[in-house]
Amino acid sequence: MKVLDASFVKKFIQMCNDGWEQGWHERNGGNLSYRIKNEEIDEVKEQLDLSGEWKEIGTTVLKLAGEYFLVTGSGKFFRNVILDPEDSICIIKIDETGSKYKICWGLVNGGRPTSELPSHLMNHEVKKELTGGKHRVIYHAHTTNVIALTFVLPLKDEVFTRELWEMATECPVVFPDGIGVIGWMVPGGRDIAVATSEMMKKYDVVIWAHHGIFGSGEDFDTTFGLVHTVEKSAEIYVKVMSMAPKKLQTIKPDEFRNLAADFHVALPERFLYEK
Ligand code: 2HA
Ligand code: ZN
Repeated sequence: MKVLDASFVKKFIQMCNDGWEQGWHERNGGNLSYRIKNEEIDEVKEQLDLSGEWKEIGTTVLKLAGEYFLVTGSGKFFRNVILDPEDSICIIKIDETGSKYKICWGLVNGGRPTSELPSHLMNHEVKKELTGGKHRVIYHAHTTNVIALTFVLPLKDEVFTRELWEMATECPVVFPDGIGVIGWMVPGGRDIAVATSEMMKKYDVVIWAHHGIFGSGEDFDTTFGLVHTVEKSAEIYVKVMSMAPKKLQTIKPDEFRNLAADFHVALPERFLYEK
């Protein structure tokens, strides 16, 4: 099968375009990666070129040794993924030491995988282990309202989780474990990858102050939906604060507890503090 005909590739391209249409991917902003299933790799195997050279990832992800990923290219624009996928995205394979990758398909005009490859792969490694292999998608987007909130709210997991839960009733059901927040760091390297993957041990959503968001999930729809829900909630927060700096009424801790019981989710008590 042609790589572009594979359903996981079609879904990947669709998600890039959905993010572009939301306005989260100015210029080359944001990146997406997908840990490809064995049966999906088998479908496209004759299209892969395994003769390329091994290159350093910049970190070690031993638990991902031998895995294949579909990833966006460094410096590539999400806007162009749907127009010219073979120029914009690539399939990479991780070597047996977990420290090198090679490009097996795509990036036909040259280039390399996303500058955030260390963060993507370290997050994948954590989530693969913690979810028994279920999580396969890591998504980084420059979500406007989430970024805006990192200038006015304390950069604390408890504050972001609680405020965003309050903004839409579905939020505690969609991200019951909460949200992690990391203060500003230089992007693109191992340090921010280590900090983010530590947070991914507790959460499926991690915010990078003054930069954007990382989401992890089982498939393209749920991962995009997760980031979309958080960003929409942040948009409501921005609107509320713009109308009145103090809320007149909101969802109370006991109401969250009732919601948790009816919707069968566990909401950690540390987010249900009295204000
Ligand atoms: O430009 O979003 O974090 C790609 C990025 C880097
Ligand atoms: Zn970014």
